[in-house]
Amino acid sequence: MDLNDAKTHDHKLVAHKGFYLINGTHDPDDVDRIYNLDIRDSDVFIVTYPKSGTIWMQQILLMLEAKGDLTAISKLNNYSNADLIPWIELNGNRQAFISAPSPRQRVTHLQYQFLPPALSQKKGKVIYVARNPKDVLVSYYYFHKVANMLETPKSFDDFFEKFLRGEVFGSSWFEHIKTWYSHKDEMNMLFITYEEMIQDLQSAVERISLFLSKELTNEQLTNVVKHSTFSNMKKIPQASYEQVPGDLLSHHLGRFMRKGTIGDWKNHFTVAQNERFDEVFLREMEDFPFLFIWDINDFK
Ligand code: PPS
Repeated sequence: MDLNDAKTHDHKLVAHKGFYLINGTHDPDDVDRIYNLDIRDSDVFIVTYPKSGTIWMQQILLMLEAKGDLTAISKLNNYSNADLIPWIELNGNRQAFISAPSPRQRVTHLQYQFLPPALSQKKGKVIYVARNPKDVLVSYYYFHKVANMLETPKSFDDFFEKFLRGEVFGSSWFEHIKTWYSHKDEMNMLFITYEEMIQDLQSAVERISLFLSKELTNEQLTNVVKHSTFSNMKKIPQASYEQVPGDLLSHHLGRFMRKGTIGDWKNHFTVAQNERFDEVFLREMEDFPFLFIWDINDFK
């Protein structure tokens, strides 16, 4: 990669209706037009706060569509998971969505208020993937080093504070999950966590398949699971973003498929940072009816 490319990349955050977008990557006017899109019953939106398992859910949906046959995506070797299930909010992607054939599958990091209200009238389907925010923070910190559209963090401490203030693309993790979750029952929504997927990928894939009314044999489902594990996805260039051009991801600075586990925050947070995070978490998530898994050993 030409390092000058990284320097010329515009990674300024733009506040738009209380939500941070990335200058050059998103166009606020175009993002506003997403609200007026017609939704078909067959549309599927994967909704995530960044670093919560987006590429993983893309992989599972692609594999379900292909009935577990990996060659269906490996023969498309110029296309990454993000080309096959694109971000609706990226510059230029909204227009393509309008005329795309069904089933239209898209991902978004946007907050609830930007998406078409038809979703709240049970049109289309939404899969919300949530991940414990301490691991999200650490994953996002490393991604800021690799992704040239994001500002390289000054230090972990500095990024930690920015994340808690919501001064990152995606804004506040707390707002994101709370607003989407509060509309869960109005939508056809599957709410699933990264941690559940780590704990039992087979059951998670079965739930997703059922939710999307897919009909796969047990053998096909087993193949979906096989091609969606962290170790196998790492070997698939499209599913690990290894072929994403160097002007977007500085591959020599880290891998997109980094650790893929629960509890890596323990290797990064100081005791004081952890206490501060817990304080904010308790205040923000007081009424949230959900328990997060913070450590891989919590399953045992
Ligand atoms: S992004 O940039 O928002 O689209 O990133 P996203 O895909 O949401 O999240 C990337 C993190 O998900 C991990 N990942 C996985 N973990 C376990 N199993 C599988 N199969 C898997 N696929 C992706 C990826 O490694 C990133 O997490 P970290 O903690 O950085 O490893």
